[in-house]
Amino acid sequence: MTDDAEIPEDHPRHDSLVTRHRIEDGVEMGITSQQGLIAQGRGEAFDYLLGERTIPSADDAERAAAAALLAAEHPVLSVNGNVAALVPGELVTLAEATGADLEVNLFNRTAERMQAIADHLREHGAEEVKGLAADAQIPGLSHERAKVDRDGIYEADTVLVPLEDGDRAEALGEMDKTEIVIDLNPLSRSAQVATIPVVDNAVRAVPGITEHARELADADEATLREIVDEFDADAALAAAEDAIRDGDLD
Ligand code: PTJ
Repeated sequence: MTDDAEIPEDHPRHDSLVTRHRIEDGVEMGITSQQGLIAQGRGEAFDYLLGERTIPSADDAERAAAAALLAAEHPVLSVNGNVAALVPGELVTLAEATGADLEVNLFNRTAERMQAIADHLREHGAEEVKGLAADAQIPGLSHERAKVDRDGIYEADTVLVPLEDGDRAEALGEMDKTEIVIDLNPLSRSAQVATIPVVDNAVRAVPGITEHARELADADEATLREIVDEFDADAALAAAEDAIRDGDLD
């Protein structure tokens, strides 16, 4: 297993290398799928073009995501093998800050990986982890990918889905849920179908949403709903695409 501390702080690609090692460790621990490595590589390319920073439109999206989670009756944070390796503690903190449930939901679902991720989240402070009951199905999807908990994602009104595959993101959207998607590719189908697309690295986006949730903790419901309603998903996607296409890499 790689120790983050082995990478010198002054290395120009420090954050990117730490992230890469976490994903590698995730595969070793049986948390992240092999495909997760490929997904990470795709993400890195977009992040590089974004300047490895949270662009202003992504920060707005993170604020809207925080408001949506706080205003929700039943928010759920969906956890896959990549974010479980990258930001397990940060997901637990976000769940606490917004009153959301955590549910493991995998594209490449195996019983072993479901259990390993649930255990990993508990080691990082989660009290309850959903997803293992799998007593409901997302309509319109093939069997394994559709499995969810009835009292979790199935009944949720707001779901945060990081690095989702497009089909499932679309199917969740069709269930009329408010869907927050974290994806570095503004052209991915998941980002395109999201109510709130957050075009940022999950490593920055998850703590970013928590920070906004803390700032908005005392806001009333009308204020929270206004923040969500004022958020313009198409404009946010266009701003991210512009930043990627025209980015100044200095
Ligand atoms: O753990 P599982 O079985 O649920 O599988 C998860 C992966 C991510 C492997 C699966 O959902 C998958 O294959 O995803 P895709 O289709 O490769 O899409 C991944 C998307 O996430 C791409 O658009 C990447 O640009 C983006 N991405 C990768 N790493 C990050 C990211 N977005 C935000 N933060 C990242 N760290």
